Amino acid sequence: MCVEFYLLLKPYGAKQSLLAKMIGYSLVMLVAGYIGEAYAPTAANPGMHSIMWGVISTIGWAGIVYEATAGSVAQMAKASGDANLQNAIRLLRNFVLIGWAIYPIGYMLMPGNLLAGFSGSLNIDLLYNIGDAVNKIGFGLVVYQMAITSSRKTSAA
Ligand SMILES: *C/C=C(C)/C=C/C=C(C)/C=C/C1=C(C)CCCC1(C)C
Repeated sequence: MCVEFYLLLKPYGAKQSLLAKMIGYSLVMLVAGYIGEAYAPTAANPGMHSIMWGVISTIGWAGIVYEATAGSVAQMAKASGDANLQNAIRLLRNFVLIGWAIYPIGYMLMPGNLLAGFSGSLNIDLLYNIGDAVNKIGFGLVVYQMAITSSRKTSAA
């Protein structure tokens, strides 16, 4: 999905370094999240690892939100002067900010984590599935819409 930010901005001069940065943030988020899940405390080892890794992972997530809100992604969209692009970036940012928040909530519901007490009343798998559906489809639609609008513009020119 970070690649999609890059693809949208590529015609406006996005550099590979931006792609690398966005992929870096997502790697931090996903790798730390993965380690955190693997280290989920057991009865024998009720450590706090999973919370620590969750925090590291959240930093990666915050990095993506930052880039799309005020960092180079946002600045590039602004500099393009293209209202469609700016809209698309803002929508994607909202997906990352609001839609993706489902995953850390699911993570915190894991045994030993911050919200574990609530997990009895919630189905984490279902939560993730709903999140996936909303995020994957929503993200795809925004990018698709943007592609259509900008190709219409190109053919009209
Ligand atoms: C389609 C799949 C998507 C959009 C997956 C997104 C996953 C995340 C935003 C995961 C985030 C996490 C944190 C921010 C902290 C705790 C660990 C994670 C990996 C659940």
